[in-house]
Amino acid sequence: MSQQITVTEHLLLHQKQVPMATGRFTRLFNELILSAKIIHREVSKAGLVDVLGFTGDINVQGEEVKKLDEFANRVLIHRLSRCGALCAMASEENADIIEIPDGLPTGDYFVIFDPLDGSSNIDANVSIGTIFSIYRRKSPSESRLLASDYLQKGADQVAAGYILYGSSCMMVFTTGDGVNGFTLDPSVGEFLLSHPNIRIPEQGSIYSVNEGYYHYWDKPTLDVLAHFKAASMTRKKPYSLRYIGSLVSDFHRNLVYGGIFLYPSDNRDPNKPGGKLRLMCEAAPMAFIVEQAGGLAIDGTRRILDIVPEHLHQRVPLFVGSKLDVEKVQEIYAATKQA
Ligand code: FDP
Repeated sequence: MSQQITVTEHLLLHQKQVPMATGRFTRLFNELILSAKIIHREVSKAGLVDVLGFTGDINVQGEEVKKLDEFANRVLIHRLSRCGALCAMASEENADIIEIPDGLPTGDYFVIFDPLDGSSNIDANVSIGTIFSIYRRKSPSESRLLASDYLQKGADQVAAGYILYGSSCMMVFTTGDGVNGFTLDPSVGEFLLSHPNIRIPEQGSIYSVNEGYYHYWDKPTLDVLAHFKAASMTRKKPYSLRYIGSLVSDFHRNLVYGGIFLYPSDNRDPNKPGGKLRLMCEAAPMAFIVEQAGGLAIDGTRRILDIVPEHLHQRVPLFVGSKLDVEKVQEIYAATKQA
């Protein structure tokens, strides 16, 4: 029965096929799982205890920090520091690399995470998520960590995934061998395989975008939107618009039903020409997952997984989802460039 397989069992089965596997990767995942359970417990208490609202701080992105954001960040940093598999880590909430404290064992993996994505929705009880992305350092273990060890293109990810704190708590991830979803069974306290080998439909019927920014978009982007809103000869009715404004939730729904999530660049803020979403802790992990599920992710013209980050918190436009829908976006941008 596939439902009885835990994440650890699943990883161990796969590690058997990787001769160099040392078990450290599994330890890293075990700490991610434990962090997810702790964060889930706290998220589900929101409203009952004083975890809602702001801390009063502003994070590296210039956004107000929510209490649950800060809690999730602390849990992940504390747990992952102790897994013995990491050379360093980074968080959407911290400006710089987070080093492993002296005295704790280290390893060759680097993890970057967004502790609680979609957190502007927390107070309204909307589903939110944790996103993670794992790389292996390139320089030798004993040497000083270089920027090139963590500023790697998404295609070099060893694993990526998210935890969705929704109507149930789910962990969806890939290690480069397809995508699997595990649902937390509260009665046994384990994530059990519930969605083996997830495949995104080749074409969807949903588009997800914040259309409130309509007047800030350029002509090619308006053309892209016009495409999804139009009925055509091949598709008799327009796509449906579904936008939660919580990336993990919007992405997950489109992964299951088919569709496209769009966060184009806009001219709202000259300091943010690349849109809002972060390449390393949002776009690249979602791109790895979607490609492993048969979909695509681009920034309009380039494949997200081919972009080498220049810094940890780089932003990038994102079009991610069903293959034919993303290809259509690429085609429209390419046509406008040529014109
Ligand atoms: P949030 O600010 O609530 O954390 O990148 C963060 C994110 O949410 C994504 O989860 C979400 O897709 C996007 O921002 C929503 O942005 P808009 O409010 O600009 O639509």
